[in-house]
Amino acid sequence: MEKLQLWLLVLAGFSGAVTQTDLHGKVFVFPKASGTAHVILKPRLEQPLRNVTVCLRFGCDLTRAYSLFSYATKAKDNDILLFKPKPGELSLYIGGELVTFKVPERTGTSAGWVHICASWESATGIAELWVNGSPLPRKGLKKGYSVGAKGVLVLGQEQDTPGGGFDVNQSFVGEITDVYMWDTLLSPDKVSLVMNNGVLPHLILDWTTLSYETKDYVVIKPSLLPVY
Ligand SMILES: *[C@@H]1O[C@H](CO)[C@@H](O)[C@H](O)[C@H]1NC(C)=O
Ligand SMILES: *[C@@H]1O[C@H](CO)[C@@H](O)[C@H](O)[C@H]1NC(C)=O
Ligand SMILES: [Ca+2]
Repeated sequence: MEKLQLWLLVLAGFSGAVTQTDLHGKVFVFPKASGTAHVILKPRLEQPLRNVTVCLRFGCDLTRAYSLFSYATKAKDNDILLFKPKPGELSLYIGGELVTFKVPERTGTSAGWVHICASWESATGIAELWVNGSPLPRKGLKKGYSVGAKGVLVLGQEQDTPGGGFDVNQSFVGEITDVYMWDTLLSPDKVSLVMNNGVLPHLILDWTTLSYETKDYVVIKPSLLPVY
């Protein structure tokens, strides 16, 4: 029995493949709740971060809590975390602290799909959250802090240790696409550009040259969204 389990673990370890790919027009589908399925992204991050912006587009109809973007270092498991505690709220964690924004939920033809950009500036601690291109009133946290450089970046699960400590009840079920990260803040016109798939420099993470590794049940599919 133990031998079989070990063998299954070995197989699971080989199921993911590291690749660098242009994922334009593609999505990661997380088809069902799981304590294991996730994607590890490899950011180009050598220095601690004092300015950071993360943008992504996601489709999800969960009403429980779930993780959208989890960056964990040895020092702080929630060094950068975008977390949906419940409908109508979105939390940004920096260095283990959080601010929670009240977010409008989408209705109508594109119900369930949201584009978000979250940014944080160490010098002021100011955190911004943009939902479908509109800025929410700003908040502040972790003034003077630096986000660590050697972390693990995961989609689909919330990390409590780098690369692990997942909780099935915080797993993501749905689709994620257009994931980008910069070591700068974005002006309003830049956020609009990104939402419409424009390209900006200073990328730490680029959906069009993405280094990633999928683990367990995650499927890459062409996007079904209309051209945006
Ligand atoms: C962070 O951004 C501010 C502008 O918001 C800039 O003045 C500062 O030099 C940046 N710091 C780093 C380390 O990039
Ligand atoms: C997940 O939630 C279910 C239902 O609330 C609960 O029974 C279960 O113990 C939870 N699992 C974990 C790992 O927290
Ligand atoms: Ca955590």
